[in-house]
Amino acid sequence: MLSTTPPTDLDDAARAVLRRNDRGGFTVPNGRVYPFQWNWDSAFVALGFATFDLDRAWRELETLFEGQWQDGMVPHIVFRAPAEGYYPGPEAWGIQRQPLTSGISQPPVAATAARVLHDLSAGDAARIRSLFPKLFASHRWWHEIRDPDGTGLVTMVHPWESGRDNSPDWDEPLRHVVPSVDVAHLRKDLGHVDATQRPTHDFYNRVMTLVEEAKALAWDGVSVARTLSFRVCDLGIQSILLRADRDLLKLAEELGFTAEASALRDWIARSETAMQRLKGTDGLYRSLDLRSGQLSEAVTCAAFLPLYARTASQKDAQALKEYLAATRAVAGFSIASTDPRDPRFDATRYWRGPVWLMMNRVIADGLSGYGLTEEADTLRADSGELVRRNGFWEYFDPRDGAGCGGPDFSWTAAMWLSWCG
Ligand code: 2M8
Repeated sequence: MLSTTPPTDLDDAARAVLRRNDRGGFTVPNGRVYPFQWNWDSAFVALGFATFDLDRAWRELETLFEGQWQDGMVPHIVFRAPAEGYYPGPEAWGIQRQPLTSGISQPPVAATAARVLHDLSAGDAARIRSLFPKLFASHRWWHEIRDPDGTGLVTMVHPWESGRDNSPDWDEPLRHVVPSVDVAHLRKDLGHVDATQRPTHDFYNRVMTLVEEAKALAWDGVSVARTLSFRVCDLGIQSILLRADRDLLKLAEELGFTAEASALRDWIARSETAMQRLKGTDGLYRSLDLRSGQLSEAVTCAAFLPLYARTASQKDAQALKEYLAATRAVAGFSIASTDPRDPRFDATRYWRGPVWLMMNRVIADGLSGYGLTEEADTLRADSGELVRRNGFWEYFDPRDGAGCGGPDFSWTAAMWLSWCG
């Protein structure tokens, strides 16, 4: 139920956004632009709910895992109820299971969120005990199905899996995907958001070609991981998974899941070693095109995520501190999703420039973990200021802080409540 009382402050307004986007146990990122349940959005949203309704926070993760596949994958979208206004909807994915889902995943933030909720649950371990096996299965899926040769680097097969959809990190690998479809006329996003703030038609044609490729393989996990024409180790997924492995390990140790704890220790050791392959000659980490063996050229906000994974060295942290100071001097608000000095930077176009608050939060966590408290505080202050000036937008123009994308956005409200408000 919506409150009829106007919110008196931003905390109330943020809670109202979450309540309004609540569809009964799951939250839509924004009712018009994204009318379904998204994977990593739900994990961030759970942190927001946890500030005022812990039971509802647990429900968010539980409903997300109702969409989990038999092989462990947690889909990037769960189409829980029919809704207009979004492409590609369930029919475009062609997956016959209930609830209807997409066929790809997203950065695995859920275990980290579950650990936070468990810590707030005052000794009541019932919810985490029932969620733990599902979380573990989802990590096994990444480490086994998406790393079939046990290299320690997991494969993403579609830019949407990264959550940083049209990042310059994917320009080069996407160039090798030959478009076999033209979906421009099917897009619904341009009816909600200005075209200058969204990906191009060319991007949509290429990414929907990947969906067609996977459909032709009947969405078989290992075949998809081995043969799709886009196969990249995303620095974001790799780092977020490593951090989530560590959080899941803590839970496994506390709850007495010994076999699972041992598997997690192996996966962590393997990832830590393999991630060294993602470091560029300038000392900054990048994503790796697994087909060509090339590191991405751009430096994006993902560069900070090895701090969040606690796998960077102190020297890496110093290099990132310098990068942060230099880019903040150019861009205004931090952290621009692409280096603002890079010609590929585009201040309003989605993941090619704008600031995203949930990224800021995980990056600030990483900075604090390396003693860079001043930098972490600056990020938190920038994030709070963006909301105070403009509201709960999906993302923000780093130059002047203008809100972009969809308004009243769930994860931005959740970040306000749980972190920067
Ligand atoms: C955006 O991605 C979706 C596809 O998954 C889209 O553009 O249609 C991204 O920002 C992604 O990270 C986010 O999870 C999703 C919903 O907020 O929107």
